[in-house]
Amino acid sequence: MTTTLGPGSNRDQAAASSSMPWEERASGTDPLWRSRHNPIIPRDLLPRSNSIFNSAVVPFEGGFAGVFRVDDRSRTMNLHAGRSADGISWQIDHEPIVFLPSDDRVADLHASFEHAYDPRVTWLEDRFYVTWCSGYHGPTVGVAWTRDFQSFTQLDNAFLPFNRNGVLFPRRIGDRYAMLSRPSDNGHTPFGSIFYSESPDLIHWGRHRRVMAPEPWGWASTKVGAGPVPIETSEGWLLIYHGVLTSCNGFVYSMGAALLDLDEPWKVIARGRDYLLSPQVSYEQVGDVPNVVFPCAALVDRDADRLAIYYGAADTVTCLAYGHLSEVLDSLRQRR
Ligand code: BMA
Repeated sequence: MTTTLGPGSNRDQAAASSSMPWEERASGTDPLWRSRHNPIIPRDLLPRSNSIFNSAVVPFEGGFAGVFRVDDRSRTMNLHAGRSADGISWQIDHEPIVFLPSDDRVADLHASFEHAYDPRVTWLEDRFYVTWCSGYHGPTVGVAWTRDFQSFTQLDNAFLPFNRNGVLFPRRIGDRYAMLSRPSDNGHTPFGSIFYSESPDLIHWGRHRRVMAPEPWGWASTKVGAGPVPIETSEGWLLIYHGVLTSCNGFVYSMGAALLDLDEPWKVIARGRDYLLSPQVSYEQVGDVPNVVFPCAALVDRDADRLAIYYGAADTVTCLAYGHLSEVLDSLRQRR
Protein backbone atom coordinates (compact mmCIF):
# COMPACT_ATOMS: atom_id res chain seq x y z
CA MET A 1 0.00 0.00 0.00
CA THR A 2 1.87 3.08 -1.18
CA THR A 3 -0.78 5.77 -0.96
CA THR A 4 0.40 8.83 0.90
CA LEU A 5 -1.69 11.67 2.15
CA GLY A 6 -1.47 14.93 0.30
CA PRO A 7 0.65 17.93 1.09
CA GLY A 8 -1.16 18.93 4.23
CA SER A 9 -4.25 20.60 2.87
CA ASN A 10 -6.13 18.76 5.56
CA ARG A 11 -3.66 19.96 8.17
CA ASP A 12 -6.22 20.90 10.69
CA GLN A 13 -8.73 18.28 9.75
CA ALA A 14 -5.94 15.91 10.75
CA ALA A 15 -5.24 15.27 14.38
CA ALA A 16 -1.55 16.04 14.64
CA SER A 17 -1.07 14.12 17.84
CA SER A 18 -1.93 10.79 19.37
CA SER A 19 -4.79 12.47 21.20
CA MET A 20 -7.08 11.71 18.26
CA PRO A 21 -9.81 9.29 19.39
CA TRP A 22 -8.82 5.72 18.58
CA GLU A 23 -9.78 2.15 19.46
CA GLU A 24 -8.30 -0.93 17.80
CA ARG A 25 -10.52 -3.19 15.73
CA ALA A 26 -11.88 -5.84 18.06
CA SER A 27 -12.74 -8.47 15.44
CA GLY A 28 -13.55 -9.12 11.79
CA THR A 29 -12.16 -7.49 8.68
CA ASP A 30 -14.72 -4.77 7.93
CA PRO A 31 -12.99 -1.54 6.87
CA LEU A 32 -14.81 0.45 9.59
CA TRP A 33 -15.67 -0.52 13.14
CA ARG A 34 -17.77 1.23 15.79
CA SER A 35 -16.56 2.84 18.99
CA ARG A 36 -17.39 0.88 22.12
CA HIS A 37 -18.38 4.25 23.62
CA ASN A 38 -21.21 4.72 21.10
CA PRO A 39 -23.31 6.68 21.21
CA ILE A 40 -20.68 9.17 22.37
CA ILE A 41 -23.27 11.95 22.66
CA PRO A 42 -26.69 11.04 24.05
CA ARG A 43 -29.82 12.76 22.83
CA ASP A 44 -30.45 14.49 26.17
CA LEU A 45 -26.99 15.93 26.86
CA LEU A 46 -28.53 19.43 26.99
CA PRO A 47 -31.53 20.37 29.13
CA ARG A 48 -33.70 21.14 26.10
CA SER A 49 -32.23 18.77 23.52
CA ASN A 50 -34.50 16.28 21.82
CA SER A 51 -31.57 14.86 19.82
CA ILE A 52 -27.91 15.64 18.97
CA PHE A 53 -26.62 14.08 15.76
CA ASN A 54 -25.13 14.79 12.26
CA SER A 55 -22.36 16.96 13.73
CA ALA A 56 -18.88 18.17 12.73
CA VAL A 57 -15.66 17.99 14.74
CA VAL A 58 -12.15 19.40 14.16
CA PRO A 59 -8.88 19.50 16.11
CA PHE A 60 -8.66 22.80 17.98
CA GLU A 61 -6.18 24.24 20.48
CA GLY A 62 -4.76 20.90 21.56
CA GLY A 63 -8.21 19.34 21.87
CA PHE A 64 -11.29 19.41 19.68
CA ALA A 65 -14.10 21.77 18.80
CA GLY A 66 -17.29 21.11 16.96
CA VAL A 67 -20.55 22.38 15.58
CA PHE A 68 -23.46 20.19 16.58
CA ARG A 69 -26.91 19.67 15.19
CA VAL A 70 -29.27 20.01 18.12
CA ASP A 71 -32.99 19.56 17.59
CA ASP A 72 -34.67 21.00 20.66
CA ARG A 73 -37.88 20.02 22.39
CA SER A 74 -39.92 22.36 20.23
CA ARG A 75 -38.30 20.35 17.38
CA THR A 76 -36.50 23.42 16.06
CA MET A 77 -33.29 22.36 14.29
CA ASN A 78 -30.28 24.47 15.30
CA LEU A 79 -26.48 24.55 15.54
CA HIS A 80 -24.53 24.67 18.80
CA ALA A 81 -20.77 24.98 19.38
CA GLY A 82 -18.92 22.52 21.62
CA ARG A 83 -15.49 21.64 23.00
CA SER A 84 -13.79 18.44 24.03
CA ALA A 85 -10.39 17.45 25.38
CA ASP A 86 -10.49 13.94 23.93
CA GLY A 87 -13.01 14.07 21.06
CA ILE A 88 -15.35 11.70 22.89
CA SER A 89 -16.65 13.54 25.93
CA TRP A 90 -18.24 16.85 24.90
CA GLN A 91 -19.31 20.11 26.48
CA ILE A 92 -21.89 21.63 24.16
CA ASP A 93 -23.19 25.19 24.60
CA HIS A 94 -26.77 25.21 25.82
CA GLU A 95 -27.71 28.06 23.48
CA PRO A 96 -27.51 27.94 19.67
CA ILE A 97 -24.78 29.76 17.77
CA VAL A 98 -25.73 33.38 17.05
CA PHE A 99 -24.32 34.14 13.61
CA LEU A 100 -23.25 37.73 13.00
CA PRO A 101 -24.07 38.87 9.46
CA SER A 102 -21.07 39.91 7.38
CA ASP A 103 -23.02 42.80 5.80
CA ASP A 104 -26.53 44.31 5.58
CA ARG A 105 -27.69 42.01 2.82
CA VAL A 106 -26.75 38.97 4.87
CA ALA A 107 -28.60 40.58 7.79
CA ASP A 108 -31.77 40.46 5.67
CA LEU A 109 -31.30 36.80 4.90
CA HIS A 110 -30.39 36.11 8.50
CA ALA A 111 -33.64 37.67 9.73
CA SER A 112 -35.66 34.99 7.96
CA PHE A 113 -34.27 32.06 10.00
CA GLU A 114 -36.19 28.83 9.48
CA HIS A 115 -33.76 26.15 10.65
CA ALA A 116 -30.10 25.15 10.64
CA TYR A 117 -28.85 21.57 10.49
CA ASP A 118 -26.26 19.04 9.29
CA PRO A 119 -23.09 21.18 9.74
CA ARG A 120 -19.64 20.54 8.29
CA VAL A 121 -16.51 22.38 9.47
CA THR A 122 -13.51 22.96 7.18
CA TRP A 123 -10.13 24.50 7.97
CA LEU A 124 -9.44 26.63 4.90
CA GLU A 125 -6.41 28.94 4.61
CA ASP A 126 -6.66 30.87 7.88
CA ARG A 127 -9.94 30.05 9.58
CA PHE A 128 -12.65 27.48 10.07
CA TYR A 129 -15.65 27.61 7.75
CA VAL A 130 -19.00 26.14 8.73
CA THR A 131 -21.40 25.03 6.03
CA TRP A 132 -24.85 23.74 6.87
CA CYS A 133 -28.35 23.26 5.65
CA SER A 134 -29.88 26.69 6.17
CA GLY A 135 -33.59 27.33 5.76
CA TYR A 136 -34.28 30.26 3.44
CA HIS A 137 -37.59 29.63 1.67
CA GLY A 138 -36.63 25.99 1.92
CA PRO A 139 -33.32 24.26 2.55
CA THR A 140 -30.13 25.63 1.02
CA VAL A 141 -26.45 25.85 1.98
CA GLY A 142 -25.36 28.40 4.60
CA VAL A 143 -21.73 29.52 5.00
CA ALA A 144 -20.02 31.15 7.99
CA TRP A 145 -16.54 31.37 9.48
CA THR A 146 -14.99 31.35 12.92
CA ARG A 147 -11.55 31.31 14.48
CA ASP A 148 -12.55 30.60 18.06
CA PHE A 149 -15.87 28.72 17.99
CA GLN A 150 -17.39 31.59 19.97
CA SER A 151 -17.92 34.27 17.34
CA PHE A 152 -19.30 33.20 13.95
CA THR A 153 -19.64 35.48 10.91
CA GLN A 154 -22.24 34.47 8.34
CA LEU A 155 -21.68 34.97 4.61
CA ASP A 156 -24.36 34.72 1.97
CA ASN A 157 -25.96 31.38 1.20
CA ALA A 158 -23.97 29.54 -1.45
CA PHE A 159 -26.85 28.31 -3.60
CA LEU A 160 -30.49 28.79 -4.47
CA PRO A 161 -32.94 26.63 -2.57
CA PHE A 162 -33.34 23.70 -2.63
CA ASN A 163 -29.95 22.29 -1.74
CA ARG A 164 -28.28 20.37 1.10
CA ASN A 165 -25.02 18.73 2.10
CA GLY A 166 -22.68 21.61 1.20
CA VAL A 167 -19.11 20.47 1.88
CA LEU A 168 -16.09 22.71 1.23
CA PHE A 169 -12.76 21.37 -0.01
CA PRO A 170 -9.95 22.25 2.43
CA ARG A 171 -7.92 24.15 -0.17
CA ARG A 172 -8.47 25.95 -3.45
CA ILE A 173 -8.60 23.82 -6.57
CA GLY A 174 -6.62 25.80 -9.13
CA ASP A 175 -7.31 29.31 -7.90
CA ARG A 176 -10.95 28.69 -6.91
CA TYR A 177 -12.67 27.63 -3.72
CA ALA A 178 -14.61 24.45 -4.25
CA MET A 179 -17.74 22.95 -2.73
CA LEU A 180 -19.80 19.79 -3.13
CA SER A 181 -23.55 19.96 -2.67
CA ARG A 182 -26.72 18.02 -3.42
CA PRO A 183 -29.53 19.91 -5.15
CA SER A 184 -32.81 18.62 -3.74
CA ASP A 185 -36.46 19.36 -3.16
CA ASN A 186 -38.25 20.98 -0.24
CA GLY A 187 -39.12 17.68 1.40
CA HIS A 188 -37.37 14.40 2.07
CA THR A 189 -36.03 14.28 -1.48
CA PRO A 190 -36.33 10.86 -3.16
CA PHE A 191 -33.51 11.64 -5.63
CA GLY A 192 -30.18 13.39 -5.80
CA SER A 193 -26.61 13.53 -7.07
CA ILE A 194 -23.50 15.20 -5.71
CA PHE A 195 -22.45 18.31 -7.64
CA TYR A 196 -19.21 20.33 -7.66
CA SER A 197 -19.20 24.15 -7.74
CA GLU A 198 -16.43 26.71 -7.61
CA SER A 199 -16.07 30.29 -6.40
CA PRO A 200 -13.49 33.08 -6.44
CA ASP A 201 -14.67 34.50 -3.10
CA LEU A 202 -16.81 31.95 -1.21
CA ILE A 203 -19.88 34.04 -2.10
CA HIS A 204 -20.49 33.64 -5.84
CA TRP A 205 -20.66 30.01 -6.92
CA GLY A 206 -20.78 28.56 -10.43
CA ARG A 207 -19.32 26.19 -13.03
CA HIS A 208 -21.45 23.40 -11.54
CA ARG A 209 -20.55 19.86 -12.53
CA ARG A 210 -22.16 16.58 -11.60
CA VAL A 211 -19.78 14.36 -9.64
CA MET A 212 -21.73 11.26 -8.65
CA ALA A 213 -25.27 9.96 -9.16
CA PRO A 214 -27.14 7.21 -7.30
CA GLU A 215 -26.41 3.71 -8.53
CA PRO A 216 -29.37 1.50 -9.49
CA TRP A 217 -30.44 -1.30 -7.12
CA GLY A 218 -27.80 -0.98 -4.43
CA TRP A 219 -27.30 0.74 -1.06
CA ALA A 220 -27.06 4.15 -2.76
CA SER A 221 -29.84 3.77 -5.32
CA THR A 222 -32.08 6.67 -4.20
CA LYS A 223 -29.69 9.56 -3.50
CA VAL A 224 -26.12 10.38 -2.45
CA GLY A 225 -24.65 13.29 -0.49
CA ALA A 226 -21.13 14.32 0.53
CA GLY A 227 -20.19 13.61 4.14
CA PRO A 228 -16.96 14.79 5.82
CA VAL A 229 -14.55 17.28 4.23
CA PRO A 230 -12.71 15.42 1.43
CA ILE A 231 -9.33 13.99 2.52
CA GLU A 232 -6.43 14.68 0.19
CA THR A 233 -4.25 11.66 -0.67
CA SER A 234 -1.63 11.16 -3.36
CA GLU A 235 -4.20 9.13 -5.33
CA GLY A 236 -7.02 11.64 -5.16
CA TRP A 237 -9.58 13.16 -2.80
CA LEU A 238 -11.08 10.51 -0.55
CA LEU A 239 -14.77 11.30 -0.25
CA ILE A 240 -16.84 9.60 2.46
CA TYR A 241 -20.49 10.02 1.50
CA HIS A 242 -23.94 8.89 2.49
CA GLY A 243 -26.01 6.79 0.14
CA VAL A 244 -29.69 6.05 0.52
CA LEU A 245 -31.89 3.21 -0.66
CA THR A 246 -35.67 3.06 -0.48
CA SER A 247 -36.95 -0.04 1.27
CA CYS A 248 -40.58 -1.01 1.84
CA ASN A 249 -40.20 0.69 5.24
CA GLY A 250 -38.64 3.90 3.98
CA PHE A 251 -35.16 5.30 3.45
CA VAL A 252 -32.02 3.48 4.67
CA TYR A 253 -28.93 5.70 5.04
CA SER A 254 -25.48 4.03 4.79
CA MET A 255 -21.99 5.43 4.23
CA GLY A 256 -19.46 4.62 1.54
CA ALA A 257 -16.37 6.02 -0.12
CA ALA A 258 -15.15 7.27 -3.49
CA LEU A 259 -11.96 8.78 -4.85
CA LEU A 260 -12.10 12.05 -6.81
CA ASP A 261 -9.47 13.47 -9.15
CA LEU A 262 -7.12 15.86 -7.35
CA ASP A 263 -7.22 18.62 -9.97
CA GLU A 264 -10.68 18.04 -11.42
CA PRO A 265 -12.67 16.67 -8.46
CA TRP A 266 -15.87 16.33 -10.50
CA LYS A 267 -14.18 13.29 -12.06
CA VAL A 268 -14.63 10.08 -10.07
CA ILE A 269 -11.56 7.85 -10.15
CA ALA A 270 -13.03 5.03 -8.07
CA ARG A 271 -16.18 4.26 -6.16
CA GLY A 272 -16.56 1.53 -3.57
CA ARG A 273 -19.02 -1.21 -4.49
CA ASP A 274 -20.03 -2.02 -0.93
CA TYR A 275 -21.06 0.32 1.85
CA LEU A 276 -18.49 0.95 4.56
CA LEU A 277 -21.08 1.09 7.35
CA SER A 278 -24.83 0.55 7.30
CA PRO A 279 -27.37 0.74 10.13
CA GLN A 280 -26.97 -2.60 11.86
CA VAL A 281 -26.93 -1.93 15.60
CA SER A 282 -29.80 -0.78 17.77
CA TYR A 283 -28.81 2.89 18.14
CA GLU A 284 -28.63 3.19 14.33
CA GLN A 285 -31.81 1.23 13.70
CA VAL A 286 -34.02 2.72 16.40
CA GLY A 287 -34.53 6.41 17.07
CA ASP A 288 -36.47 9.39 15.76
CA VAL A 289 -35.71 8.27 12.19
CA PRO A 290 -34.79 4.57 12.01
CA ASN A 291 -31.99 3.11 9.89
CA VAL A 292 -29.73 6.12 9.48
CA VAL A 293 -25.96 6.49 9.64
CA PHE A 294 -25.01 9.97 8.45
CA PRO A 295 -21.28 10.97 8.44
CA CYS A 296 -20.39 14.66 8.80
CA ALA A 297 -16.73 14.77 9.92
CA ALA A 298 -13.50 12.78 9.87
CA LEU A 299 -10.24 13.12 11.77
CA VAL A 300 -7.10 11.72 10.18
CA ASP A 301 -3.78 10.76 11.74
CA ARG A 302 -1.55 10.57 8.70
CA ASP A 303 1.42 8.92 10.38
CA ALA A 304 -0.58 6.27 12.18
CA ASP A 305 -2.87 5.54 9.18
CA ARG A 306 -5.94 6.21 11.32
CA LEU A 307 -9.35 7.59 10.49
CA ALA A 308 -12.11 8.52 12.96
CA ILE A 309 -15.52 9.29 11.46
CA TYR A 310 -18.25 11.16 13.35
CA TYR A 311 -21.74 10.22 12.29
CA GLY A 312 -25.31 10.73 13.36
CA ALA A 313 -27.31 7.61 14.18
CA ALA A 314 -31.07 7.32 13.68
CA ASP A 315 -31.35 11.15 13.72
CA THR A 316 -30.99 10.90 17.50
CA VAL A 317 -27.41 10.49 18.78
CA THR A 318 -23.79 11.10 17.72
CA CYS A 319 -21.40 8.18 17.15
CA LEU A 320 -17.82 7.38 16.16
CA ALA A 321 -16.41 4.78 13.78
CA TYR A 322 -12.75 4.01 13.11
CA GLY A 323 -10.75 2.66 10.23
CA HIS A 324 -7.34 2.53 8.64
CA LEU A 325 -7.12 5.01 5.82
CA SER A 326 -5.11 2.55 3.72
CA GLU A 327 -7.82 -0.11 4.06
CA VAL A 328 -10.58 2.30 3.08
CA LEU A 329 -8.57 3.24 0.00
CA ASP A 330 -7.95 -0.44 -0.71
CA SER A 331 -11.69 -1.09 -0.55
CA LEU A 332 -12.12 1.25 -3.52
CA ARG A 333 -9.93 -0.97 -5.68
CA GLN A 334 -12.71 -3.59 -5.86
CA ARG A 335 -14.06 -1.52 -8.72
CA ARG A 336 -11.08 -0.23 -10.66
C1 BMA B 1 -31.87 14.02 5.43
C2 BMA B 1 -31.40 15.10 6.38
C3 BMA B 1 -30.59 14.51 7.50
C4 BMA B 1 -31.22 13.29 8.10
C5 BMA B 1 -31.69 12.32 7.04
C6 BMA B 1 -32.45 11.14 7.59
O1 BMA B 1 -32.73 14.55 4.47
O2 BMA B 1 -32.51 15.74 6.92
O3 BMA B 1 -30.43 15.46 8.50
O4 BMA B 1 -30.28 12.62 8.92
O5 BMA B 1 -32.52 13.01 6.13
O6 BMA B 1 -33.64 11.55 8.22
